[in-house]
Amino acid sequence: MTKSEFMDHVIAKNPNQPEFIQAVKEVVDSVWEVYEANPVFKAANIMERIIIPDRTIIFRVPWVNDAGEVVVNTGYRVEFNNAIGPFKGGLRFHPSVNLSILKFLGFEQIFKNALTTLPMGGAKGGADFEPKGKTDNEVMHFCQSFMSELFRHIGFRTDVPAGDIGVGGREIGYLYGQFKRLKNEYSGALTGKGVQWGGSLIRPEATGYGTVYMAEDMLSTRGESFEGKVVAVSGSGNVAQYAIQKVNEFGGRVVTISDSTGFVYDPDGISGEKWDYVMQLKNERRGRIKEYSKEFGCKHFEGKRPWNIPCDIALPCATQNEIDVDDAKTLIKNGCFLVSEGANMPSTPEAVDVFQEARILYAPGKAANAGGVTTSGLEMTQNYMGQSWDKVRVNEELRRIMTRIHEQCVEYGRIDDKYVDYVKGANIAGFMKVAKAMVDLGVV
Ligand code: NDP
Ligand code: 2IT
Repeated sequence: MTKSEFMDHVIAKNPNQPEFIQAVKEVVDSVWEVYEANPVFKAANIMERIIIPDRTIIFRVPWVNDAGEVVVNTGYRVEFNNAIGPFKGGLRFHPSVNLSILKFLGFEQIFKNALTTLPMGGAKGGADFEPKGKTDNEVMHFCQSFMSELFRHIGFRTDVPAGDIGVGGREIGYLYGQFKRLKNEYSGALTGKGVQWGGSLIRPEATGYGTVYMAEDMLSTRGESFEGKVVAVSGSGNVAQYAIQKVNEFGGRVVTISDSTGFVYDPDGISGEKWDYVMQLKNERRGRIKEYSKEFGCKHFEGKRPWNIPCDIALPCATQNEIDVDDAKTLIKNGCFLVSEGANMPSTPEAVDVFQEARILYAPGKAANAGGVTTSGLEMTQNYMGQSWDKVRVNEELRRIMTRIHEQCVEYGRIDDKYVDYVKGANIAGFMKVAKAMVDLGVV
């Protein structure tokens, strides 16, 4: 099969799954050459096997809202690949959730987790549930119903879910409470747990920090640092919040923050009490980012994304395909020379082409946002050992592993002495590890 015949096969087998096909195509484009060059991989038909999940579970999630009405959602868990460790990956609660989105996320997770150097396979799950506007009581009832089915499929040596969009500390608490009740077992079958009940310090911060650490490592290849750089961030959730905190610590100035209703432009920088305000607004009051503009007297752009604001560095931390080809061109035109993706697949393939043609420093999500799952892996290790590590230790491990990820991208993605293709590097490094394991494990 040629590469294009293979992609035709993927498209035919996965109708109505554009996000999944997008994610597969990116990996296939990067790894096809090394796949062809490895007869052992071809003999084991790794390519056709790796694009089919080990198992996909789809289930009904009925629950009762505060008005006493019966509501029903669809729940999913895509257990994609466990060649190098237990299935591992987050849960997303968002109305847009469908099989295509969860398969793209689960597929990317395989290679991301391989890059972390920790023993974790790839998975993703979630539901088309909208937590926004729901009471804590409703969220709890939903989470309990969701776990009433999911508990039979997960376990600390089997499949270990965590958070993603719409699933943070509150949701993990309700999910874990129901899990331990049904299993009568206190095992680390979820990560992102509270520190009082088996969680790891630095896990909430880890994805945002990791995205900035990756950017720091990329900057250092050009003798640069964050000091004095203007940074555009999208999103205002978990990843965005801690990316902003770390940029501030490193001396950069973050001038944008957003949510699904639009973005705020604050040329003075989102730091100090303004950052504290964002934390309180988003995590306690669960309000909209527009309120920031009223509080601090700056402009809110309704329904817009932040990419037309001039910046040196862009950190997309909201969702998939949030940077299109025009956004990418605008970023480049305005002088942006580094993009580190906190979100999963935030740039469309055409936008990625623009970044690569301009030869800027561009790190794809599966490398740049791997700090979250890395620290989940460290949480699992602490749970296995019955230990709780201090902040300094966890942060040092995270920092070290992000540098390992950067090194792997450079090792496999160097094009010439001036340019590294981080997409190719991340995909090949992740793929090689998983493909070799699959060969060793036989036809299973
Ligand atoms: P949160 O739910 O905490 O925050 C999500 C943010 O993105 C919110 O500001 C939200 O706005 C915005 N957003 C979500 N969907 C859309 C949309 N369709 N259009 C515009 N804005 C949107 O999620 P996280 O911060 O955890 O996740 C952000 C990204 O990072 C996701 O791509 C996720 O997959 C990725 N990621 C997360 C990790 C983690 O550990 N949490 C690890 C690795 C990657 P609004 O509130 O209006 O919906
Ligand atoms: O996309 C991701 O890597 C996550 N949402 C975190 C997964 C995890 O298991 O910590």
